[in-house]
Amino acid sequence: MLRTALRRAAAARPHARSLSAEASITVEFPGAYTAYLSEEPAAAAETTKAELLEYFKTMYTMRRMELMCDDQYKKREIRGFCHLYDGQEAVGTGIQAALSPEDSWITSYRCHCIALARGGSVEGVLAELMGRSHGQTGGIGGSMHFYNKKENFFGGQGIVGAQVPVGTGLAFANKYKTPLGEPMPVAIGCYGDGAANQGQIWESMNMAALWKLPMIFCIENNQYGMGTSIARHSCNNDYYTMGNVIAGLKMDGMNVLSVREGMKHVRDYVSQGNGPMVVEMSTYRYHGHSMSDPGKIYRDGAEVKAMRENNDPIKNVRQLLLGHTDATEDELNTIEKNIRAEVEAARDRALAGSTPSSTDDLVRNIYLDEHGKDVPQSYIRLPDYEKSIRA
Ligand SMILES: Cc1ncc(C[n+]2csc(CCOP(=O)(O)OP(=O)(O)O)c2C)c(N)n1
Ligand SMILES: [Mg+2]
Repeated sequence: MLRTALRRAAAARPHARSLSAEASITVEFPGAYTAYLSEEPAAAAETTKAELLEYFKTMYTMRRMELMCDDQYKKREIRGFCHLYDGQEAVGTGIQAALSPEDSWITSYRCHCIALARGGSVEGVLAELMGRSHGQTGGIGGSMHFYNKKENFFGGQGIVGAQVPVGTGLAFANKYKTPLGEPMPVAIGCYGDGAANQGQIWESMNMAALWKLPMIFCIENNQYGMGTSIARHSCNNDYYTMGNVIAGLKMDGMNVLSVREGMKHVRDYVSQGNGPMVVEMSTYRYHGHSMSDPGKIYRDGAEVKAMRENNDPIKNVRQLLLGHTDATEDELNTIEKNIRAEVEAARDRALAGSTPSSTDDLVRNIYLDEHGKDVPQSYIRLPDYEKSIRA
């Protein structure tokens, strides 16, 4: 449930609605954090109307983009695996607001909105999902494989949990490249509650703690691993305590400000050489696990409805804007309308693009030589053997 309380920084000022877009507002969210082997951060954030509007726009864009994916999937313009992020927008948005550009970020297959947060565009995401050449990964990666090295975004992994040891490697590289004693860029590996008990996670945690790597193990606890609830798949539902000797912090993942402040706190801790930290984002996904899961058999429709009504991350920011700045319903509705039009225009541009056509597109970007140069493959086995590609 939303436990966000607000108080203006200058409480004596009676006219919140006349505050300028840059005026400071203090937002309190008691109960948003629970710590393990560490101190809880202050459950409050300084913000402004301008900043809240930015989060509102980002999260609403994510929401509309994912709903557009659902629509285009049903129209068969998008094929294959497709895992949507609606419901979890505050997590990706709050993390991005806390990280530095040089920090490394790696995540699971549920990655469209992280790709967007880390420098992508709606058109780049939709075109990629539609297999178009101007998609973010050239139309040859598809849903689970977004990647943006320039923005230090390392994907997008189809194998559950695989991002965690790779992320730990990124943390190792960040430590290795930083002069001793200086603050390090951090690495964050996001994974689900369903991945959290894998052996490779424990192995990664051991190395990260042993070598004091600047690694954030970030569990997006959306309450289900596919169709299995956390109560049925994990002996420990306090995911933030899973690091054994590693400090942990659980945070309200439906409130973008508590995510941002919590992650700033975690980032500082790991960046300064105190070792890794385990974060549990308490969140929820509205869609089923993937497009092939209606998401109705293993959970009650009333549960999803209650979450949408009482603790939706976008509604939460809307409430902050309406209650504590001079934003009006009309202003926010116009923003939403414009974003819907932008997402529709992005869909049209994505659909208008061409698909990778030459064999050349398919045989590249698989192996590099020792100098980092692409080595085109001479043979690619396709499911239909007769159609396999031979250069
Ligand atoms: C190694 C491996 N095992 C199984 C799968 C099939 N699979 C895909 S997602 C998933 C459940 C993951 O749930 P969770 O970690 O909670 O992430 P969420 O989908 O909820 O974001 C499974 C079993 C896989 N992709 N890789
Ligand atoms: Mg899950």
